[in-house]
Amino acid sequence: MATYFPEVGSIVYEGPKTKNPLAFRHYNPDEIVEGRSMRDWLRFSVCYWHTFRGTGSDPFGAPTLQRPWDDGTDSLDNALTRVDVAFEFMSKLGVPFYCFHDRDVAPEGSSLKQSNANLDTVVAKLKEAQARTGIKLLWGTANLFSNPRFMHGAATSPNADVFAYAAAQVKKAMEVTKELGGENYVFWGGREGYMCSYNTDMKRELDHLARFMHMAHDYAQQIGFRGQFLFEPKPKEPTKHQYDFDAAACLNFIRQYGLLDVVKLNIETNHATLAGHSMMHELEYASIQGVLGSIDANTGDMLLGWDTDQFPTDIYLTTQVMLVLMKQGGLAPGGTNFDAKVRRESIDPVDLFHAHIGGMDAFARGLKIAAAIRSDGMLSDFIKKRYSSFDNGIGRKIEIGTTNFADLEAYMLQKGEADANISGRQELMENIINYYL
Ligand code: XLS
Ligand code: NI
Ligand code: NI
Repeated sequence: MATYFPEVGSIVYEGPKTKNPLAFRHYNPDEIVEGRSMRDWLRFSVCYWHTFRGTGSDPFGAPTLQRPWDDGTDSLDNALTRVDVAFEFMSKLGVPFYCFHDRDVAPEGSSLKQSNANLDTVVAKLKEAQARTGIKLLWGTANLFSNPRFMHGAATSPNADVFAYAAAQVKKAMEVTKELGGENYVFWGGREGYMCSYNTDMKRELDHLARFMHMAHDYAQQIGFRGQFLFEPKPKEPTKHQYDFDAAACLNFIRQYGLLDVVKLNIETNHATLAGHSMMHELEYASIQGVLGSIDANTGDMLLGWDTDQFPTDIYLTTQVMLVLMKQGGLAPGGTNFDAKVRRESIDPVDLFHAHIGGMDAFARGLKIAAAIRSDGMLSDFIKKRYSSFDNGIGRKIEIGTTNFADLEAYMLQKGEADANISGRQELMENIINYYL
């Protein structure tokens, strides 16, 4: 078989001192951290869209990335070649998972029927490649935003035929995800939002979106697809307001429409920051309510206001992520998907390796640092102490619900003044994180 990355061999762990840029310094898949291998904690995934379909084009300029294997067309032959490229890349990188949209892997045809046939052809080859390499599908999804028919949205389009088209596409995408043993299925709202309130019936659009998710769930039950459903929050882009704005908005939606037992969340760093939150906030918010299902690992740029989807290299960020993930006992059946793209100036195929190696090492370091912080216990001990007034006495009564406003007034009238506050020690907490970096 032809090789598409002749200058790169298998990427292996060489330890922190190596000078080899094509080796891991921290990601050592079999190394055990808190009783579990790094591979199982991190469950890395490569995304098909940015990594194998990214061209480097932006609103101001043409494609820049050099991909010698790609003839630049959307032909089926080209799509089949990309499967070989993808599986050579992922095998050499040593990732256990990948993800795709239907239209990333196979070309859209001149009819839905033709598109489905194209997808079947490529899926047969993906299945064979998965069996040969042992690489698994973390999640599948449908692209309900690129084709002009989705200009007003898909499940929230005012055009009922577009809703029907989207349903047909998701039905097929779920079938192929099942066929490939996908462990999850993602719903990212593409264009589910609005550009202008004056022409939008928000109530009807949200009702339709809920109807769509319920039908998807019904169909999954019908075909025996047991993968976890994941809703991916994003506040804006491409629309001015996406309905799946952030974890809180998504949770309210799934709660209101009776989808709580059916859908969890796939939290993406750059989407969290676009919503004005930190990634740690979004993860914690989802996790405490039992809906943190998976993550799209990337990062934005502080000086750019859009979804730049860069590879995560900031160890503070990965440490914060891992602190939350470890607290909830990991992510399975979700994973850490690099929904990230190389910059348009990083034009060589080898840059794809540098990007993923950097992201994987940054997460491996985050994992080790988070484990050290956890085993030391300074942070958790402080938090425990900070809330200890609720462990007994009046605080305990408040927590277990055996008091009321009248009691609390009587308590305070008798006591006269609240106990003195203690320091929040924020600077010390920040220093503690630095002890381990
Ligand atoms: C786009 C989203 C998308 C989803 C999958 O901003 O992140 O890539 O992850 O549809
Ligand atoms: Ni994403
Ligand atoms: Ni994004």
